[in-house]
Amino acid sequence: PLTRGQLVDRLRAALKPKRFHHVLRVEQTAITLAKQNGVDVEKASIAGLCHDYAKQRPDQDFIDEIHAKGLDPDLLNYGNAIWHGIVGAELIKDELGIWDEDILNAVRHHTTGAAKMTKLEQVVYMADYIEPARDFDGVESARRITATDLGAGVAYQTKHTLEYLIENSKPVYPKTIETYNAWVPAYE
Ligand code: DGI
Ligand code: FE
Ligand code: FE
Ligand code: FE
Repeated sequence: PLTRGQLVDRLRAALKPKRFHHVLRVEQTAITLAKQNGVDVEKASIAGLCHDYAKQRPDQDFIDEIHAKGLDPDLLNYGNAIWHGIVGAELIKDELGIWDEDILNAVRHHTTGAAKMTKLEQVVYMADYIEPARDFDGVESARRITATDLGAGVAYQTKHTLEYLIENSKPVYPKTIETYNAWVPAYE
């Protein structure tokens, strides 16, 4: 397996500097949340580093991978925002040799969430949302809520992301709705 240093080198090569520095911040935030929530810190580190590995790949790489792995053809109706996690996990397996399904699921679900998420998946989903350079209306609330209750943070992000998608007439991936139904009414 790759060492952390080798993984960092692979991320530096795969990403533009701004995105590379984002993944380093997500790693550190994920480590903090992992310690607070009894989650495996090494898995949080690897998943945090890898979560956006495929973010800057051309669309054709994802389309090829959807066909090669027989992934849900409905994915073809979406774009990079949905592909880089769900399909990106397959590229991470192929190219970085990371086979740990806990880590791969955290990458798969980091954008849309999922109805059922392990604590590791919740940690990566939230770390991506609240890493220190994130700056949007409500990020301070998101940080405070997540520090108190990881699941409440998941609910907060899910609700606000769905509001944003609807407000901007973006297509909503069905899993995003499943995440909303599983997490948001339960916390209100
Ligand atoms: O990759 P990052 O920018 O660090 O963050 P991300 O992977 O969490 O989110 C990428 C974008 O995807 C973000 O603007 C929100 C958007 N998104 C989340 N759920 C959906 C979605 N976009 C569409 N079209 N549909 C969704 O269901
Ligand atoms: Fe992402
Ligand atoms: Fe995110
Ligand atoms: Fe990210």
